[in-house]
Amino acid sequence: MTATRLGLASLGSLPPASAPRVDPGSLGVGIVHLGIGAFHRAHQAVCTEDAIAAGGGEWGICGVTQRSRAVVDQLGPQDGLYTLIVRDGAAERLRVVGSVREVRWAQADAEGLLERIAAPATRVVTLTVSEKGYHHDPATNRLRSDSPEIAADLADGGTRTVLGQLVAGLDRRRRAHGAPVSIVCCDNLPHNGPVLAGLVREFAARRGGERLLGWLGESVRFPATMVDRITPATTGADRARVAAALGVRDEGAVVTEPFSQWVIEDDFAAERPAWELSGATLTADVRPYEHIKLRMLNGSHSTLAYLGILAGHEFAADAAAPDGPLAALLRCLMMTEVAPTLEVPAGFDLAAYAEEVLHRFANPALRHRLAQICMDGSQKLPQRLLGTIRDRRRAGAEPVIATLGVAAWMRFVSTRRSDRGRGLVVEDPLADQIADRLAGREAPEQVVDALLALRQVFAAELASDAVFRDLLIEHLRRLAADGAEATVRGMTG
Ligand code: CS2
Repeated sequence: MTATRLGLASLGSLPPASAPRVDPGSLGVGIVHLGIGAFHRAHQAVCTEDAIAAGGGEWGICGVTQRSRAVVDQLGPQDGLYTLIVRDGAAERLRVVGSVREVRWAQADAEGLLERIAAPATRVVTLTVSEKGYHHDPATNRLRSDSPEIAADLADGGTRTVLGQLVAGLDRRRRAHGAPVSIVCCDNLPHNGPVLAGLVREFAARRGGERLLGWLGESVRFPATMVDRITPATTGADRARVAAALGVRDEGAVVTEPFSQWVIEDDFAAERPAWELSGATLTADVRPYEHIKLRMLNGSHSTLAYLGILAGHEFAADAAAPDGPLAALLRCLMMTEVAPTLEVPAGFDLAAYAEEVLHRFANPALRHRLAQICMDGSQKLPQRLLGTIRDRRRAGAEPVIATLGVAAWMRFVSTRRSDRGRGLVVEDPLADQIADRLAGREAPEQVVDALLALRQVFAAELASDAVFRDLLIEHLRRLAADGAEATVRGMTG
């Protein structure tokens, strides 16, 4: 066990190639980030460090953890420093990142968090709180009326939820000095900027914040973004690897792939880091990119995860093996069902993109658990698969593969077992509602009808589509009779 903990004091002992690209000790905070999990540390925090190295600016990050204080314990004693491990097959690069300058736990330090959002030096607030972190219904983009935490924050102006935190922090800022600020959603939601803007306004209106609403319109922008980098949960073996390679103990290390993409709507209320100098694309319209990413990559990822876990796989790379039936199925999903629904920017090679997605899924150095991708399906399916299905149905087509992805989710939440009988855990904010609706229902028609009635997930147009329903029932029958593996083989010939 290596005794020396990574931190400002141990930076001098790092191999020069792994040292931070900025001087963390002298970097002031300019960004508040809500939801400092592995994804933020592997994506925006890295891009921000590179942007500071290339273009300067006081853009250190105050990272805020939401549910548990684990990240405070990991990064606090390390002065915010952590190692980024980039793996591709047998190749590996390690780099210590220095852009995170402080870490706070929202539930224990609401005052510190609100002060940071209000501070004049803060000009950007970014978020990665996952789909469910917004407490909205994905089918309508409205606040969930049944969320007890939202109801509590609305009642007392509290900060249990990110919306409560944003609205209280922005109101404090307005009262203190009113300097403009940009709120940048970095979660895998379609139109994430406008959706977050709508939720913040809805929340503020229900708090009776007339003045705040006026100021939001004048001084706050919500640019939309598309984010992409596969980042599995870190394991003990990854931390041991850092200790062996760098000679320091790092409790905050993250593992990721070489690929990284960030497309940002260039609509900021005030200054921002020079992210375009570090590989990000700043553009007037993010929508084509976000559709491509959510439907091609994430739609395939969810389809892979539900079918793969039913078939008995544990890791994405095994399920997506290049010559295996699932890779063939996903290629077909992307090129024959998703592609016709997309508006593709000039010069963008969609077939090459699809091949790159499959190559990334099959990266054997990423131990990406399918169970991690299976989580929160009710919040993910609408933008990943249901948009494709709706658009294909409107065009009179029968999207058989995308509906198989949805049927696999239905089987996953209804049987909670793999085809070989291994118990599977359904982690989902709607898990209780789903279980209630499914109680006593096992026949494919019953399962399909019970789940199609989840109006937060399936909008009326799809829920009442008889062709969609029939496809789901047929797929569920096949999955029950033959298992996921044979079903996929049967479809890929
Ligand atoms: C994955 C995503 O967990 C999931 O649902 O599909 O986190 C995926 O790895 C990222 O969106 C890749 O950018």
